This record gives sequence, C-alpha cells and structure tokens, in this order.
Amino acid sequence: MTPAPARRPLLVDTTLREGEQFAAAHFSSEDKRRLALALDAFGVDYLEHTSPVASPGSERDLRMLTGLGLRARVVTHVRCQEDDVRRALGCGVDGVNLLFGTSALLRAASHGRGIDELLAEAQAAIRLARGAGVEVRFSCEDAFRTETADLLRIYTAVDAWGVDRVGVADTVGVATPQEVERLVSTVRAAVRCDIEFHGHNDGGCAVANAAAAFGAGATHLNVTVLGLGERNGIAPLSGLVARLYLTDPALVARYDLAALPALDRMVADMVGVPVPFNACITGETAFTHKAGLHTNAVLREPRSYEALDPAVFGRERQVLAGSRLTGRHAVAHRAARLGVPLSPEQVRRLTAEVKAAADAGALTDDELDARICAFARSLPDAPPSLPTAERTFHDSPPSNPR
Ligand code: HCA
Ligand code: CU
Repeated sequence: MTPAPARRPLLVDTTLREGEQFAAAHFSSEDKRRLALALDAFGVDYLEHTSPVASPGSERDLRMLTGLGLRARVVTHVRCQEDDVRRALGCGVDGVNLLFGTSALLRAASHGRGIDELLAEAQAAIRLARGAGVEVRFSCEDAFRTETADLLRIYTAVDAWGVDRVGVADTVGVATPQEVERLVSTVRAAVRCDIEFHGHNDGGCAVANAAAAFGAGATHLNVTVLGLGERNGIAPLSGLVARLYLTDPALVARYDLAALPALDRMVADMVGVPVPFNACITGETAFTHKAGLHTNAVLREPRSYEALDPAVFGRERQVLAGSRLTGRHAVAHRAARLGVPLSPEQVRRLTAEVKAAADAGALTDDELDARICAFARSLPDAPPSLPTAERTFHDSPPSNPR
C-alpha cells in the first residue's frame, strides 16, 4: 500500500496587497510584474493583489497580472459590495478574497454594521462571485477579538452559501499559537470548506501562528516577502518556509527554496529597506558561526549548530575566526585554508594572539589572514612556500546531509 500523501499548506502570497500596505511600499507596474513572475517561479500557489477599486493604477495592474498566464492563481481583496466584486471579476481574476470586520471594535469603528447586516451583504457578494465561477474566500477580519459564537454563525453561514474557504485573520497580531490552534480547530470542526489563515506580527508570533494554524487544519497560509504589511507586517515567506521545513521538508519541497535569498533582496530593493540581518534563511548572518565552541563543532559536523542546511536555500556557511570569542579550530581552519601548516602548539599561540588583538575589535578576514601569514613567517622553521599576500575566502565545509 502506498502511504497517503502528506497534507501540505498552500501559500497565498499577499505582498502585492498586504505588502503594499507597508508604510514604505509603493510598487510600480514593472515591480509588480517582476515580483509576480519571481513568486510564480518560486512556486507560490496564490498571488493576492490590491482591490481594483483602490485606484485606477491598481485596476490596470491587476489586469496586467491576470494576463501574465501565471501558474499561480491571481486573486484580489474585495469588500462585500457587489460593485467591487464586479470590478474584480472584470479584471479576470481566478478568485475573490472577500472580508468583513467582525469584532465589536471593528464593527463600531470601521463599518458600523451588525452581524445580520454584514451577513446579508456577504451573501449577495458571495452569490455574485460564485455565479461567475471564480474561487471565493470569505474572511472574518479581527477574528481573535470576535465573539466565538458570532464567528461560528458567520463561518457556517458562508460555508453553506458555497465559499471555497473561510479566512481566519489575526488582524492586530494578538493571538498566541495556542489560541490559533484552538480557534482553527473549532472552525475546522464547524465547516466543510478550506480554511485560510492570515496573521499579523505585532506580538512576534506571526510565523508560529501560521504554523499552528496549519497544524490545526488550515489549508491556505498568507505570507508576504520580508513579512511586509500594515505596521510591522505579517508572516514572512522565508520565515514560514524555514518553520515548515523544520517540521518536515516535504511540506515545502515543491517550492524553489534556493530562490528565497534573491526574492527577499528583490523586494528589499523595491521598497528601499535592507533584508533584516536576522531574517530566517535570508538574513546576512543566518548561517554565520562565531563563538569558539560553535565553530569547533560546526567545522566537524555542520548539523551540530545548524538546523537548516544553507546549501538547500542557496546560501553559504560563514565561519568567523577573527573575534575575541574565536577558538583554536577556527584559527587552524583558516590557517589551513591559507596553506599555512601549524603545529597544535603554534595554533594555540596564534589563537591567543588573535584573541588579544581582537579585544580591541574583531579582525576582518584580511587582517586575520595577514596576522596568520606574519605569524608563520616569524617561525624559525617557516616553510619556503608560505603565502606572502593575504586572500579571503568563504568557508564552506561539506553541506550537511539532512
Ligand atoms: C486589511 C485587513 C486584513 C485582511 C486579512 C484577510 C487583516 O488590511 O484589509 O483578508 O484575511 O489583517 O485583517 O489584512
Ligand atoms: Cu492583514
């Protein structure tokens, strides 16, 4: 008997909708085209674009995206208003992502409708979109501050009206993974349709919450490149991929994982922000090892201090040897890479020298190499073939075999 295929999440990239709500973001039509092609090549399952009613340019861009012939489904974010749904349908989308604020706070501050009223408007919008044969998602904005009884009433109603999926949105990033797990499980038990999760990062839990939602039965997970979005954003694509890969590489095997660094850089350049130094997978130092204890072990066995293999994601391991936290193994490794043979006693002395010098600030690779060469030349038995000029290199011990 062949084993049942693992359940895998579908990724809904909303960089071109939620991401454009990031304070510094303004994507040109050409940015959108390049980004959509790159995300499609990476393999995301859906691309969500801003509503065509947002501006004339947004409508033109949405038409341009639906005309690209992407493999990913192109969907747009739409208020539950029939005119808005018609405008979306006119752009040739594969689906509409309908939403309504359902918490008492949003009902009062945003649209002023009661549950009965919003359900009536949702029903009309759903009927119109279903009639056009596109995918329909209905999301409760601010689900985690909405009464559970109200949520279940809404979700079961829209499920009965034939939506393809319901959305559970942590709009202000207040939920914990445990709360996500509880709510998504409750919704899972109440509806037949698929479930989408959209989580903001105000409390630092966006990635953990998306992973928890998947664990509890969500089928579709929202991400943006770099986590761009309102305020401090939502779950970043690279972060969620890292989390899912650690759970089971099969969950993300169909995506072009080595394309992540270039994707993050592309969007960072478009928006004018750096890729965060501590971003999962794509951050500058995500695979950099520094302290002697770490470098010692990692040079022998990369898995000792690496949960993820950099090579899988198109990255390289960096082993720093020039800081005061360095260790003998890192220094010896650097010397060996320079072609400088040293005895264990000489390595010990050189390491002590490096540490003392680095107390004033870490040595650059060039400075460290110069120091190693000078040390070797000063030895009474210095071999004639010592390198005279410093060179730099990236450390890449064998990729870990995971
Ligand atoms: C918004 C709200 C939203 C919608 C999410 C969704 C949120 O900015 O319009 O459609 O599921 O966080 O609630 O992004
Ligand atoms: Cu949002």
